[in-house]
Amino acid sequence: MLQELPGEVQMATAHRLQGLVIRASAGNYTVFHEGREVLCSLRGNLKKELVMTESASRAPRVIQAKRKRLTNPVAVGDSVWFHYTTQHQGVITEVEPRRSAVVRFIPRTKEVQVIVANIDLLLVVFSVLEPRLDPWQLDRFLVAAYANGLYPVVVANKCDLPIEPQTEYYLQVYVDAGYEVLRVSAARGDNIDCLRERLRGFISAVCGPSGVGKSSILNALQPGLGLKVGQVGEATHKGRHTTTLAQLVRLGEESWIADTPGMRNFELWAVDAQTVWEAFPEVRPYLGECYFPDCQHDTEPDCAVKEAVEEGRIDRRRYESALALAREASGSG
Ligand SMILES: Nc1nc2c(ncn2[C@@H]2O[C@H](COP(=O)(O)OP(=O)(O)OP(=O)(O)O)[C@@H](O)[C@H]2O)c(=O)[nH]1
Ligand SMILES: [Mg+2]
Ligand SMILES: [Zn+2]
Repeated sequence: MLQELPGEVQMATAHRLQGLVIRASAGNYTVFHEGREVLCSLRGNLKKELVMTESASRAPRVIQAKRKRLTNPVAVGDSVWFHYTTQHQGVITEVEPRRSAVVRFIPRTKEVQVIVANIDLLLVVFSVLEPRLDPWQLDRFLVAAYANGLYPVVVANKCDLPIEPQTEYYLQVYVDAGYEVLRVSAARGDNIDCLRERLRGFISAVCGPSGVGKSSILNALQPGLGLKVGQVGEATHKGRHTTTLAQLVRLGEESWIADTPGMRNFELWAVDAQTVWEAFPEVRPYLGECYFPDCQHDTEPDCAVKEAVEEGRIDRRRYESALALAREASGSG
């Protein structure tokens, strides 16, 4: 049958090629391969195969994902094998195991959606004002990043706006806890070069609530990109979910960054209480130092974590945040 195809196509179909999924929408996938974008569909039985491929993955958190139903068998950031079916179109036949994933759990359907896979750095973007930085929400994003095997960089955007003392204090707490915190302004360009340098050579993604300026940051990093940017409601101070689909954007020759839709929160599915405590870098040194080996750092006596809070070595609000998230994770929150 191959012999009946035109020469060029015939050659291409014989080749299994590897590419990067940069856009995904309604069963159509844009695969980047050697500087070209190829519009691909999925081979019919790929959904079934993916589960098998994933069980071979060594990333523990991703393995948990396969137990829940995945809504999307192929996601932005996936490394896939495909072949050409015409000069500009192809079909994806295999997906490589994922190293990491930003996932969203949809409580209504109990499905897990992979928003972007295989990223090295997760930029957790918040704005200092409009909407005002909510440290409880930021903690939740940071725990989810840790639980999903992602390295987070906190990006405080809109630093051209006045920073309130309270917000200044919160940001310093994250620095003291050991996080990388970068203050930027997409509007004025503050620290955008610094951010571009930080991303060099990596595949990264932005995440954070709607309206904090994720798309604006990508536009600032790559002038001419022209991603759609939304308004923040005057009364609500919230974004309007302008970005609706994740996509990877090329930054120069060496980096890729994914824009993602704003998320109100990150559901802590498949995260246990112990993982929550471990996710707090400033708490980690005290874990295992409590009197009770199974200490929940709550009402127990001789708790090393609570002692560190009393002595000012752990910020009290961060401790309360960890406690609330740990309770939620263990199902008693
Ligand atoms: N003052 C100021 N405004 C900014 C800055 N960055 C973005 N904005 C504004 O914030 C609003 C939201 O920006 P977007 O880039 O659409 O935000 P987003 O995080 O991508 O939002 P979603 O796509 O809805 O998740 C727009 O009105 C931007 O002009 C900044 O550095 N300073
Ligand atoms: Mg956006
Ligand atoms: Zn304890």
